[in-house]
Amino acid sequence: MAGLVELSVQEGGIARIAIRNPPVNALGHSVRAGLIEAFDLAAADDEVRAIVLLAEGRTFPAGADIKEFGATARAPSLSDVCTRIEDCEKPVIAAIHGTALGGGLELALAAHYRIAAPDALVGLPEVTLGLLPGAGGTQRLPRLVGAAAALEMMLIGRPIDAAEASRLGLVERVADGRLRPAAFAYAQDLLASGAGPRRARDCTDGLRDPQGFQAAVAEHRARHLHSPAPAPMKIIECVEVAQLLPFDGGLAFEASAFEDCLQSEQSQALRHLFFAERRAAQVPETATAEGQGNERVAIAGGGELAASLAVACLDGGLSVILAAPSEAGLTETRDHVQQIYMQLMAQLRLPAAKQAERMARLSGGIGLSALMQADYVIAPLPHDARAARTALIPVANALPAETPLGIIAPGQAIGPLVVGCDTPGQIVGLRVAGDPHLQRLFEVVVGPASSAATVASTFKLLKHLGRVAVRQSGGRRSLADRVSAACLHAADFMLVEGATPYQVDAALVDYGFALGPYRRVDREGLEYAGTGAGVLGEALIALGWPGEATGRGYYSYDPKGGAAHEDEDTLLVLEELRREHEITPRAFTAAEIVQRCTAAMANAGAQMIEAGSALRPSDIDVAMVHGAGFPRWRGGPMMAADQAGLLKVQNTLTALTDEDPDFWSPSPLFAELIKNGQHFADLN
Ligand code: 3H9
Repeated sequence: MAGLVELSVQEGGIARIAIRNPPVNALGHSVRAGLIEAFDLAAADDEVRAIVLLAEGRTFPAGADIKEFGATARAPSLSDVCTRIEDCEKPVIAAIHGTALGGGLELALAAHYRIAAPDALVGLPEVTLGLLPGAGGTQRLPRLVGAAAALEMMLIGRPIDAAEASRLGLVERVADGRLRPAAFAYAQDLLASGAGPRRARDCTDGLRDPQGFQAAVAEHRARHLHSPAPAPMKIIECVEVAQLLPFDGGLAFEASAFEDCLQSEQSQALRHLFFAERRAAQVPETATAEGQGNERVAIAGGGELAASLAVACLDGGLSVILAAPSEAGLTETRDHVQQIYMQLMAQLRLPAAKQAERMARLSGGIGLSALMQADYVIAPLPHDARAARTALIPVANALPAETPLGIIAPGQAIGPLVVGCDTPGQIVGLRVAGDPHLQRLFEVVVGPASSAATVASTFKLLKHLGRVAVRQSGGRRSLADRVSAACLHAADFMLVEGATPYQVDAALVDYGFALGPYRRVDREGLEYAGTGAGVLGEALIALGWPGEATGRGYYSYDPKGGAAHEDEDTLLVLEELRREHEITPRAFTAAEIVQRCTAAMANAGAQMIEAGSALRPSDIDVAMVHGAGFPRWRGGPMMAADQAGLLKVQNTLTALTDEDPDFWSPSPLFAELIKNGQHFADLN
């Protein structure tokens, strides 16, 4: 059993089968083979009367081993294992703790009885990987809990707690105290009452209301009709089949649907991101430095940004010290924190009891002395470079040299900013788009002097706060902003030639972006990214166009309804400028727009990797998905380029080089990868 699955027989003839595959007990090939062997042995042992299936370490299995997907499948499959468990002639009790997810929960569903620790979570998050539960979950769960609850769990993918699982009939018992003794006591109770195996395949509880079952299927089908990934529709079909076909037929249907999902580009992209998000935290500095733990964070300065940072840290369970320059500033920032919590409560995103507990961890002080108690200090700085340095130097120089300092300095490179600080090693930059308490992505800007310990502590802090952290070095802007700027720049060229901002936006929204690039510029008042895209681009910039600063945008907003309309003035200006520069406009198809914009984004990403600003292609993908609305199911611009084919992307770029060689020339990385038959993924 290769040590990953252990079998022992306890007092009273109860076998204990324990999975031990840290960190999350993923159900890789050796675990699956070990489980078959253990169940065969336990079944053949006359002494064994019942079996408790549990896992060592922090969790019941969190699913199939995602790393194995993509490689040739090796028998026994997880579905085979589940069938082996369900077929067992002796009662099998699954003892669930931690997070029983995906294949982990399917394993538990194949057991005959389930008992859960009170703080356990169970769920089927396969859909978030573009997959469906492929080890019998789509057939067993509806039989146990009905179509409505089963579809909700599988289509949303969010885990539910033990109390909810018990209410649904998904677990029979919630342990009242320690799980293991409770699980063995449950086994004894079952034996004493003469209870035998109770198989989900034979259960009809969830099928009792055939019309309700069909109604739930129809409702979800209508809701997911336009889903870009195949998984949601396939999940719905599998659940429908659970009502229509005998169990084994349903299993075969599920297996084929799972295979289709596994092969889909969407699932490949989503699985790529699962690992990319975790890989992003592996940076050279964490390999050499431990980084200190953080319990108390101080926010230097005041205002709305400071308040939002404070909420992000309070929500992560930390104590927060607001170190404001004055009593009035402190009161104002504290009021902002209150307001954010009131808003979150009004939106039902935070129960009132939790708000009081969080506010109790907030304290404040005036001046620099308030910073001294903290293990990590965050300082939002003014936008103006000179003002930023004036604000930074006293804070940095007042802190003990070992206290890490994360500065938020939009639009500024960290190198010049820290000149004049006594220990620049203690400083890193943080870039976050929007309100930090709402954003998942933080880019960590490593300066030329930033120490490994500071960087490691920063990654530790962000992990603690549940954030996705991506490393970048140098540069005045975030990776996400730089790649987005390339998209906009590519689009500017098309405006010159005849496209409209609305066509560009529509094409990219159709591709999957949350917001088109021009709408985003308008909405977020982003600094205009174009750096002179041809004559028209320059003319547009000369017009001070667009952006909040000038009060002009690509869209005019109806002040009452807030709806965006195409701005006729924008179109007139475009026409006039094209006439002036004797450009004959031509039409662009949506596919062409997407092809050029995505090629430009991949090229910008490749250039940043070459320059060493980004560590790896997958970091660019993570930054773009979390920081710029790139469609998650497309995996990010580098993954999308891999899927489109690097040669094809390189050809798109090369064909446009005459337009502006500086912008369109493909990064040499393309030629190098193509020559070696590699993809961006090979650099991850
Ligand atoms: C499935 O089950 C399909 C079946 O229905 C059908 C099969 C036929 N596999 O997230 P963390 C690694 S699909 C491989 O940082 P946390 C992870 O990469 C699966 N590796 O910890 C990381 O590695 P590293 C359905 C996995 O405490 C380390 O474990 N299940 C897997 O923040 C720690 O992970 C899911 O989608 C895996 N399944 O969160 C659940 N899971 O240290 C996926 C984790 O090298 N997992 N790793 O970077 C999770 O949601 C979270 O990991 C979990 C813990 C909540 C469990």
